[in-house]
Amino acid sequence: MDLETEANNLFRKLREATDSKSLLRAHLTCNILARLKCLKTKFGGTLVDCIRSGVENPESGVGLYACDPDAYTTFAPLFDAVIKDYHKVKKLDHPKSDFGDPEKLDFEDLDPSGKMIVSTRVRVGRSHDKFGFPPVLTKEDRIEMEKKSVEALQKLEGELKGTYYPLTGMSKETQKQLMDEHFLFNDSDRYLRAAGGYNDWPTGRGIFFNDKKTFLVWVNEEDHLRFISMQKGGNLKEVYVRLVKAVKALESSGLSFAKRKGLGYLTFCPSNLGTTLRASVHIKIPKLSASPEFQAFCDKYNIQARGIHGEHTESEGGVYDISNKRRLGLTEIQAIQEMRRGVEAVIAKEISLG
Ligand code: ADP
Ligand code: CIR
Repeated sequence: MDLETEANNLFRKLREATDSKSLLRAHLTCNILARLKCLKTKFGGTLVDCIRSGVENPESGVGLYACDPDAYTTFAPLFDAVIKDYHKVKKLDHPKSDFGDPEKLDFEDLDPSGKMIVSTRVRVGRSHDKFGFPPVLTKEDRIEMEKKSVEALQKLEGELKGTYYPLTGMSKETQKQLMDEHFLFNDSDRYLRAAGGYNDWPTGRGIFFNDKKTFLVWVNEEDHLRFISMQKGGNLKEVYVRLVKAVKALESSGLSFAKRKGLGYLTFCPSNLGTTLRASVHIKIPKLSASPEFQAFCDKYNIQARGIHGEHTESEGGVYDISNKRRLGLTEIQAIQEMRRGVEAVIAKEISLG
């Protein structure tokens, strides 16, 4: 099927999905389709690559993925509208990266009682600037990226020093255990699958972690790289300071990451652009989560609730993953403060419902 026919067919299916609330459906107009459907990026990616997941999965919240870093330029009329809507910004003028001064942080443990927060995690995503994203990647590209990434990771020192475990050859039991402990990813996200995220699985994918499993790196999961700092309890300061240390070390290790003026760091999903930072707690909130005002409460504080095994999963025993929703249009330290204010409000509300 030629590109134009395929794009037209996907568009028709999208229009027919009248129950869909995706940002893709809200912003892909007839006019934008006509302008973009036959264009190709420098990596050979197409609009079809970017919208396939959102069309096949009408329940998508976003419904759009960038086939490669150049998609944000080639398909800007669509991407810009979706990005502004998701991150709630009027202009795409993402500020310069600023992680704040680790010596001057005005927060520490968000739950000194230790009764509500089970664990805390902060992650950022990074993309190698010379490579595309899953729809345009070859098996060889993934292998080459894995090699480059592991070379840099092996230079880490001190508490960040660790070992790389490729997924290829890892036993199912080890994978299950690491997943049950919330350390490892899998290939079960149908949105990502439809976008080509699991092509050539598991080649080129793996996980790096230190002895204590407080610093981890995902290689070629959704993004080329995800740097993760996590630990039990609610000490956001310790978790954040460790992540900042890792980001700084890896940025000066010879790797070069994709960035664009106004958009910050580039990622596969437009929801992760900018800071790419998601700071979360696993928190016991049986009362607030059961209340009809839960969603409105999250919206008020720009926080997002996810299930216990990540996005598109369910909660267990009233434990939710609460994180900052916006990642673009604010600095890293501002994103952390947004999450921190949200979590403090969640705790106060849960107690008040007691
Ligand atoms: P991300 O996009 O940040 O990688 P996902 O929603 O896909 O997030 O979740 C990835 C994994 O991280 C899942 O296994 C999830 O349970 C785990 N996770 C997220 N936040 C926390 C947290 N605060 N404590 C422990 N595990 C977490
Ligand atoms: C959706 O639109 O709901 C999915 N494509 C996921 C969007 C955000 N999450 C992500 O990138 N992991």
